[in-house]
Amino acid sequence: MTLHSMASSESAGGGSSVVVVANRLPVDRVRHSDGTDGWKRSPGGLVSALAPVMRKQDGSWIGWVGSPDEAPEPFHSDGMDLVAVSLSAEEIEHYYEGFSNATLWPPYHDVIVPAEFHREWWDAYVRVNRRFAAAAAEVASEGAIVWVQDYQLQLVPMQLREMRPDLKIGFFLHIPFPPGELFAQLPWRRQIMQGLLGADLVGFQREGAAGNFLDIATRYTPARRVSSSQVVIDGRRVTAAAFPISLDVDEVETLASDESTQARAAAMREELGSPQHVLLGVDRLDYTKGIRHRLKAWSELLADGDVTPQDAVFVQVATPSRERVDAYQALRDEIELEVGHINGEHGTIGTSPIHYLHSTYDRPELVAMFLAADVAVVTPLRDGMNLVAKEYVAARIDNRGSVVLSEFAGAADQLTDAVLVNPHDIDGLKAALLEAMHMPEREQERRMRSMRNQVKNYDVARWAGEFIACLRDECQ
Ligand code: ADQ
Repeated sequence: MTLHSMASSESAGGGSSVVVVANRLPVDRVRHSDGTDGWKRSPGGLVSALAPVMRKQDGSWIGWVGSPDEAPEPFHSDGMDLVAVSLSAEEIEHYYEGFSNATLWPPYHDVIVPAEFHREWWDAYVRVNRRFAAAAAEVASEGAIVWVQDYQLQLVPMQLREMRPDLKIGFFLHIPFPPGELFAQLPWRRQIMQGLLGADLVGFQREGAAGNFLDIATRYTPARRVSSSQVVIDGRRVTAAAFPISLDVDEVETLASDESTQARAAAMREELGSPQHVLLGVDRLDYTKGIRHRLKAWSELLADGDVTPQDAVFVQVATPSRERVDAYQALRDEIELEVGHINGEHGTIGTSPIHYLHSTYDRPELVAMFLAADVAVVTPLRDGMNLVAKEYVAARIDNRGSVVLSEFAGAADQLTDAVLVNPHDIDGLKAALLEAMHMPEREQERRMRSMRNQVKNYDVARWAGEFIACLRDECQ
């Protein structure tokens, strides 16, 4: 979707009663075919989740535009005021690629790769968080609700509270919150907890994460536990609870009902050689997503003769991600080597058992892929939620298809009718893939109906509505 150009924009200003603070603005700069510049809604979990809510609330969104030293004047776009925060090239390296993605991301995801600790990265994290807090303090009206998003901005709640004690401050963590044993490794564990405790409400994807947070708060700060979901610090109550994120179901269903999407899905199957089974993985190219384990299972199924490239094709979409962080470069090399190995070993002229696509797609193309696939393979080693699993379910308006889902994804708490797996157990993963491929149609339908009911009943509007109600002390 192309958003209105910012050229002749109205200015933000005036004070917003709802403010979202996130690392990224929900738009990317694009060059149109006629040579003019504009903005386009960005792909990604957070953006997919929040954009519809913000449009309805007419709020302000504070974030970085995605390239160094760029901060256009505030502009109005698609029903929101967008306020850009500028980051220098060095801050991107230290605050974003460094502290956020190489220091925090690993311990919050089970230390699948080791964390890196550098004091200059921390200094940049503190400085940049304060810049976001100052921007929010400026646009928020008296008593406004400010909703801070995710691990890049964990210090903002306390920094903002010090600047604007009148605000209601919420924080939502999109990724897992680790157990105390892992969190304890962080040299700045006390400061991070103090930062988060500046919020009135801290939301997590899963109950266990909220429990970890409350335990750790009492370990490293003067916070005192007063109930199963609350601590008191400096005379203030801080509530921690689970708010499992969801998606804009209507958007996905509308695309899935469109004849052109369905025709595209049929064409995709033909282009794949009309195999009996199409399996699909769609992930950011991230070591948390379990792509290597999945490839190993697929390779063994081919070697064992349980699947043949004539009757089954695996399509793995791996969205380019964090390409300047070392661990991500190494992962890409590894995956591409393995895909080449599997196709070299098991392919024939005219058949490839794996189609690997290192690219970003627009929403209609992605939904067409979901409709073309018999099995969605969603097997992260650790994932806050995983919206792809829910998007696949939302797209299956025909009540067909099955989902192989890791129990380590937050989505496993809601999609209990998926074929649940431990992705570290390669034999279990192989068995789950076969079970999903050979699931009788009636069983597919029963499970898909139940998963679709879950996703339709709890969509992103409800997720945001419940969080905001709770922040206003109107928890259900
Ligand atoms: P992510 O780790 O990015 O998000 P996910 O929840 O799967 O993971 O969201 C990815 C989003 O990007 C989905 O909406 C998907 O459709 C889209 N996408 C993926 N590949 C794409 C491609 N090639 N082209 C276009 N779009 C693509 C973080 C956490 C998750 C949590 C979300 C939301 O890590 O656990 O679910 O935030 O809270």
